Amino acid sequence: MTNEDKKCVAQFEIHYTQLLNQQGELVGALPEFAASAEALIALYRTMVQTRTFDTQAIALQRTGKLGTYSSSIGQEAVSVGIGSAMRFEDVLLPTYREYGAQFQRGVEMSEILRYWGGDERGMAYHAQPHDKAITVPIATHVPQCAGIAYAMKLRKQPRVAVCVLGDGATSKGDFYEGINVAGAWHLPMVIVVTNNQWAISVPREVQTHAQTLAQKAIAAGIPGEQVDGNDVIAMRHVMANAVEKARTGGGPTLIEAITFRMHDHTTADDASRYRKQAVVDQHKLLDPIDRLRKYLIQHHDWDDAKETALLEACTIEVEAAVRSYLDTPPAPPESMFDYLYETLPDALQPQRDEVESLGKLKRGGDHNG
Ligand SMILES: Cc1ncc(C[n+]2csc(CCOP(=O)(O)OP(=O)(O)O)c2C)c(N)n1
Ligand SMILES: [Mg+2]
Repeated sequence: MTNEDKKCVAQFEIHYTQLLNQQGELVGALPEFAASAEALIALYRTMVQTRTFDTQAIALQRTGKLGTYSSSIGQEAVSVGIGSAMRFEDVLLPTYREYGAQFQRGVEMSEILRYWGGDERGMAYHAQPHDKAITVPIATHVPQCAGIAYAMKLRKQPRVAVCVLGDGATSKGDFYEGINVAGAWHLPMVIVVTNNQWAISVPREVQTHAQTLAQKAIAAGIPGEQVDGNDVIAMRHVMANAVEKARTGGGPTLIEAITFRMHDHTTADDASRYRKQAVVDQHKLLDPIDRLRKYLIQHHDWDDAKETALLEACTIEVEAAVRSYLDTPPAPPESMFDYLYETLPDALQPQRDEVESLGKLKRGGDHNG
């Protein structure tokens, strides 16, 4: 029996959205929000702010002032698009490249620096009580996101839980379990897969034989679509539609944002050992910041003076965050016991006391010496 003789019982399509091409020209219908110069400049500003932050954080690591750091250079449109489409009371479960979304949601730059400096206090966001800390274990936050979305649904809250993960993370069981329950329970949840083409040194085409990552949603019975993740207008538009659909009872969506990791995986990596500079150079032409700048120059009188003023303002802001980070006294060693349990188990209390008294002794010694 050939396929022609068999009855087709299901067919699926994956759609792709791009609104600004790499020359910064409009190639689709401009969404309503994008008619406003102010709204577009706000997106541009956050992307530039994020890149300034990333560049400075890498420099801090290189000079021994920060632990390992993962940059989002080249992926700013994804995170900025996500953050701009969410409401403050929604919940973001980020990985380690979503700074642009986090800044828009009230997370402070100095908090992110503290986090990568190994200070747990960097995860207690002062101005953003809803969001979760950066998830480094790959895909473990997808089921957690489903749990949060389920709680929102049970409580009948008009809120949405959003988790962001990488292309490599879509190979993990946690991802499939999380999206399956999102579909089965029709949860107010948006899953964004940032397809930056690499999972450390493993290229996307080696990672999975699937033609798209968006199609993985189909197995969970939820819509999946692709978007040009270097086009912030498209990214925000697709994300806003998915978020509002989830908020109004329409269920979950999976968005695959196509972008490129321009930097090393982290500062502990050297990508030149496994990928050619020519490939990176090719992707530079797709840069999300350059693309929106071209559009702003053409349509909203953006010019060199405005660009210079913006870069200066971003530098001042990042430098203030760096000063705040460097001026923060280190956390006491016993604080390592304080963030794992709501109530410390009895068995750990003596250990905590011991570390605390050793720390006091040491501080006293340092002082006397
Ligand atoms: C459960 C788990 N396994 C392995 C790792 C090691 N690890 C860190 S990042 C990474 C690759 C992730 O690639 P991708 O999901 O594409 O995200 P990207 O780093 O490209 O943003 C791996 C395997 C980890 N952090 N957690
Ligand atoms: Mg990746």
